Amino acid sequence: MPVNTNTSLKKSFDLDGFIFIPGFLNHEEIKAVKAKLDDLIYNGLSKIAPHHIFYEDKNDPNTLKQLQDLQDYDPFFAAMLTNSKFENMAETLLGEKAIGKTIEYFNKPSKIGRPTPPHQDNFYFMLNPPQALTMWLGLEDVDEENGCVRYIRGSHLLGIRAHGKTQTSGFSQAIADYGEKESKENEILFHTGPGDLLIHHSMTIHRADGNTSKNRTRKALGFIYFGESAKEDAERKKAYQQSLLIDIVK
Ligand SMILES: O=C(O)CCC(=O)C(=O)O
Repeated sequence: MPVNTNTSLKKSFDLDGFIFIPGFLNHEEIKAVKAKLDDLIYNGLSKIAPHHIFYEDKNDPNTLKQLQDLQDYDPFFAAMLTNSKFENMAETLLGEKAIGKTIEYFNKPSKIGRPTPPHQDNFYFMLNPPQALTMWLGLEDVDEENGCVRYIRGSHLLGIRAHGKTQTSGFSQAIADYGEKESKENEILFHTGPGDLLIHHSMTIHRADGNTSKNRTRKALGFIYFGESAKEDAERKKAYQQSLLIDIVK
């Protein structure tokens, strides 16, 4: 991508807290990603650690909703995360060296794929400064019916909001006081197609609908990059992990 395009992408990212890049991967590239994913899901699931696999219903393998750390299970995904056009884009937007932390697979199975609750990724990352971003790569058409991603513009500049417990596996915490009004008045939603890329700052408030469609899936990949200046707040992380353990024991 030419330098001036990158400059204007960074400007929008800094201002809004998110950007949309249609057609970041082409048809052939998406076909290759989907083939690798199918191979992993149908032939390689046994090599994935159980704590990296999430189902909507643990007793039904057809309800697979999330796989974490794909880069550890296939060199194809490791090459997407590191020394890649995704990493280059992360460095452009963060304005510094970026470290690829993970690639995740997200699906929302039809009818039962639940909403992703409103949250800020840095509530989980606990970075100071919060120099990090998440990329969301569409693998198929996504809209309101099967659960499109929604952002609150400029929310990355307003600090971290209070989060509370949710029942959504993979997203245990959500913004506690996020209301209907905020959703209706302030959300920017994106209809995306295969190969389209959304990128948000770690402080940007975002959420996604559930999949209410009769027979559509809703497949995407998520990439997380930390800037090299981002440092984990170890004390906060420890306190948070202890609070999760207390919840499990309760
Ligand atoms: O795909 C989704 O619904 C969740 C994406 C998300 O919240 C994230 O990647 O931070």
